[in-house]
Amino acid sequence: MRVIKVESKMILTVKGMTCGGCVGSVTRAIQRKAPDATVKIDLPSGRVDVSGLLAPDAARAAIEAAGYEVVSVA
Ligand SMILES: [Cu+2]
Repeated sequence: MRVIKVESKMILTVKGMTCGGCVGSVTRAIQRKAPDATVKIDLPSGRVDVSGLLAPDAARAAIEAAGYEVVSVA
């Protein structure tokens, strides 16, 4: 079976990131699921911009598995 993946863009609001280490953890968690994903994180606001071959639900699950709280996904 051929799975067609579609590039999507999403903005998540994440609670609990406090430093550059957190930014790295969240970035790696997403890129583990989608190695080519682009991840931009604004630490003060907790805004995480993702574009890549993964669904918003998968991005949320990856961030939560890394130990952070996802407040919203858009
Ligand atoms: Cu940190």
